[in-house]
Parts: sequence; structure tokens; C-alpha cells
Amino acid sequence: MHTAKKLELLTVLGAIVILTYITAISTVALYEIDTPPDDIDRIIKVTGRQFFWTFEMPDGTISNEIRIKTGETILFEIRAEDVIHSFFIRELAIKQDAVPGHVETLWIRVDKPGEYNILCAELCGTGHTFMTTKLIVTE
Ligand SMILES: [Cu+2]
Repeated sequence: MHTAKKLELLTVLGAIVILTYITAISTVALYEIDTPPDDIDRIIKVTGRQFFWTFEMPDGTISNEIRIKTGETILFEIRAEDVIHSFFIRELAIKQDAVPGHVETLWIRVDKPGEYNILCAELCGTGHTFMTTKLIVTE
């Protein structure tokens, strides 16, 4: 076999090995992000409306902001009542579209206390800019 053919074969095999590795680690990472852990402390129902968010706590109380403790595992069930919104907390690098007729889930566990801005990341109408509130995390 000529050296050029060997080099070509090695290049193709190398590319196959690298692509297989990238596919495997991406699949594992996506599965881990999408799968909520078993130890969910609270489920909070998030609803997007023109032009505000509401949050229903497990005891049925409705709030316009979220208060959680550090280390608490929270599962958000995200809905929209009118148009498509997007539940976005930039500092925690989470974003999930809220689509009418669908319930999307997203989970978080925050270790650093503080106030985090909740925004809408989908242009949902004239009041979109005002669709902000807070996630308040205390120890
Ligand atoms: Cu919006």
C-alpha cells in the first residue's frame, strides 16, 4: 500500500473515532441536562402571560417572584397562556420556551445566594421588555 493511501485511511479512521467520541459525550451531557434528579424538593409551576410571569408554589400560593433556598432542587413546569414566551435566567444559563398547550420542564439547583433576573427571551408583544422579575435565593 502506498504511503498516500495509508495516510488517507488513517485520516478517515481518525475522523470516525473523533466524531464517535464527540457524539457519545454530547449524548451523555444532553441526557444529564434533560433528566431531572430523583430528589426534587419542590415543583414550581411557571406561567408566561402578556406581559408577566406567575409562579404557583406546591401549596397553591401564587407569586410574581420565586424564593428558594440554596441547595434546593427545583423542577419548573413551564407553560404559556397566550403566545410563546421564553423563561430565561441569564446568570444561571437556563432558558426554556413556554409554548401554549405544552408543559415544558427544567430543573435547577442554585448554590450561590443572591437575586437573579428572570426575563422573557422571546419577543412576545409590546410589553415584552417589562416581563422581568426575580429569583431570590437565600441560605
Ligand atoms: Cu416576551
